[in-house]
Amino acid sequence: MNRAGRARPPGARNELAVIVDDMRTARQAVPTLEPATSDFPSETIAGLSSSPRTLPCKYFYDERGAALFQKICELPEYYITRTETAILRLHAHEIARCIGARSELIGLGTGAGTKTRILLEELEAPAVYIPIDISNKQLRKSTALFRRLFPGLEILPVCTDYLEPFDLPAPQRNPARKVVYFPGSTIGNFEPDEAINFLRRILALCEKKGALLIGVDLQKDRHVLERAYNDSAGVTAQFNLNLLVRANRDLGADFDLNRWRHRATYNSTAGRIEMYLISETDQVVRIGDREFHFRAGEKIVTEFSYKHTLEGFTALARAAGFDFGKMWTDSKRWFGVFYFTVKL
Ligand code: AVJ
Repeated sequence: MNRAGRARPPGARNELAVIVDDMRTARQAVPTLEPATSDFPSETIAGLSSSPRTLPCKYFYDERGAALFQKICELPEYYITRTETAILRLHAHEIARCIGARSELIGLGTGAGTKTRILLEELEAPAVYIPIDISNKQLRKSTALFRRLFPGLEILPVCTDYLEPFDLPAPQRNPARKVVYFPGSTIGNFEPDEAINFLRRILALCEKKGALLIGVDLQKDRHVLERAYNDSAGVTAQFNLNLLVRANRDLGADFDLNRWRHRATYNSTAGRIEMYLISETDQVVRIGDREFHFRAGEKIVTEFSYKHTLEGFTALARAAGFDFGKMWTDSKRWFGVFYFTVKL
């Protein structure tokens, strides 16, 4: 209520509030530098020297790559984002009840924040929101948006590669519990044993009484999967080939983009989509003083995207120290939003 005794319309704020918020914004400024942990040059050389040859998928997301990924999320064949968002919309109220009041919500790789927004709108009096993202630009944009959408909420963005150890900022209010939100099925990029290790690190982040809300793509018909990663508009191909564009720009490599093609296949034994860049001809690629020889048909592995089952993923989380709480899914059981609590 303002002094006139009328409730202020949502979004309207007095000048003092704006000044205080500006001060807060200044104090909580997002670091301007990209995280220093990125080692694209050495990882590229090492990956191209190994057998099979690999390029790490975390380097997809430069500015162009992030924009291409946004486009992928809107493709008719790419069901993942749409399905996860629909599950959240349907069940946000129940999810919020599981999480409870005055939580500290820690978002890992929350990007533009579309899904987190749905969750925050349902949460009861969250104490603080800590978005963690490797893309500084993305983080600044979403933080500015969320400060407007949730004016009473403390937001403490952290720009870092969450694969590396990092410290959480200290909120002003003491939360009832810490809850990590890891959407998008990014956990699918981890080998199962790596996934357990990563889940252990999440467990350490959220401590006792903590919880994990995580989006996981589920195993399904291979045709659905292969269509999702070989879209007819060729956006995923551009996204994959962007690794070579980036190597050319950032490392002075001389990949000829016309001599590489994208391909994704489902390995049902391993339960994963495998993404490749395939050499169309015998060719030599130079990076600095190194030469890499490729045969026609030779592949570079660029991404594994694991698909899990309810039982399989619950077993991974359990091995990391979590108790299964619930999984919300869609009518086709294509995607799961899992809720785990830290084992007592
Ligand atoms: C961001 C890892 C969830 O595996 O579906 C999309 C990345 N790669 N299309 C996925 C991706 C090709 C995506 N994740």
